Amino acid sequence: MSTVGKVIRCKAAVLWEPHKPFVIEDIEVAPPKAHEVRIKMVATGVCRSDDHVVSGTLITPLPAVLGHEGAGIVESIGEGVTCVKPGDKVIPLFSPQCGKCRICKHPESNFCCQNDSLEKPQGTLRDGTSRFSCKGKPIHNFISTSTFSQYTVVDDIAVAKIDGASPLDKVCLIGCGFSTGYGSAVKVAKVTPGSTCAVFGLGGVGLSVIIGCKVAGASRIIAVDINKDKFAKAKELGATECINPKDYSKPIHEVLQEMTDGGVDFSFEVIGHLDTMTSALLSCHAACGVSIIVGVPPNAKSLSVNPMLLLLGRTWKGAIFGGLKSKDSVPKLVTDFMAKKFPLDPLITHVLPFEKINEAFDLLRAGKSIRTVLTF
Ligand code: PAD
Ligand code: ZN
Ligand code: ZN
Repeated sequence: MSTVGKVIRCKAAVLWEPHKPFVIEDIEVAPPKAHEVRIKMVATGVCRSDDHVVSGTLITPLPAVLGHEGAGIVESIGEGVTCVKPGDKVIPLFSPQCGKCRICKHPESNFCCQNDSLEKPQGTLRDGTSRFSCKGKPIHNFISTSTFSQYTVVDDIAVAKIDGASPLDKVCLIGCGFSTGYGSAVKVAKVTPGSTCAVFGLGGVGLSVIIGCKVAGASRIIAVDINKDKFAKAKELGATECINPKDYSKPIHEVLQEMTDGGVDFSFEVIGHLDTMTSALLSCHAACGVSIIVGVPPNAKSLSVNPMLLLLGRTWKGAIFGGLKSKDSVPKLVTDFMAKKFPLDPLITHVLPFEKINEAFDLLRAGKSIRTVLTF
């Protein structure tokens, strides 16, 4: 029986308040309005940014359906939608691309003005409401995506059609972790052949930075993590050396400076801590180094930095979604994955049924997983 135009009753993981587990609830998902798309989710990864909401590091209106690294199939479309049709395989875009705003028209930037992330999240679709409700109460969206639900509704500027032959339980990682890491290396840092790189944090995003550094031709990729269990996978993906700050009595930036004739060419902070952001900055060469912030910092926290650190020639940058324009890049990355230009399988350490979402978060918090893919 067709569900088009009807309210769909389904399961979703609702976060009612911070510091609490997700609750699998029966929710109602209203049909898509004009320029909206309703998607049947097939798979979703679990990213640290979702956990940042649970821990209070990242603030978004609650209760909400979180999740932003998913892939699914279009169930129905609202009036005026031309970019996708029912049956298409798609990836929701937490960093949308409206194509019309100042940033979308900018040749280099990617953080579309229509985003609902980070600065002042409303937790809604563009019309200011959500299509989710539970027990008669509206439930918020999360950064244009909300993939922890059997069905979600997104704005048409926040969805990309992908290759119909692609495996959704793998390419869901292109919705966030892989693209963010890979783009941070190839697009934001523009890693050069023969260069030396240091990557702080070897989760799904940091390992994807390593994949990007390798594809860009870096000759040394130094992986940094306090969990040595992450080192084998980092080496498998291209790290040439792995170091644990806990093994040294001096600060890790001094160790890296000594290892690399004064500092690396490119450093990446892929953790989300203020102290490691400073360490990564100091680890790149004072006159020619480029340091990239990828990790999401704790809400409303600031760093105090001596401008001298930049005056000699360092560059310090950051980016959302690897600096990639999402609607343009996601289908291309899926095509590149299908052409075996980079792997995703090594990043997926666990696959669990969606109902086991709290187990997936426990694995992430315990440092035991890279990416868990939840399947519906
Ligand atoms: P993750 O938790 O899987 O990986 C973080 C890694 O950092 C783990 O391996 C930790 O052991 C390691 N770590 C923790 N503390 C330290 C330390 N002091 N020194 C060295 N290593 C340490 O997270 P992830 O890979 O899913 O995400 C990483 C960050 O990137 C996180 O802050 C997330 O919110 C952010 C992110 N940003 C974007 C973006 O668009 N900029 C997108 C996706 C994720
Ligand atoms: Zn993410
Ligand atoms: Zn835009």
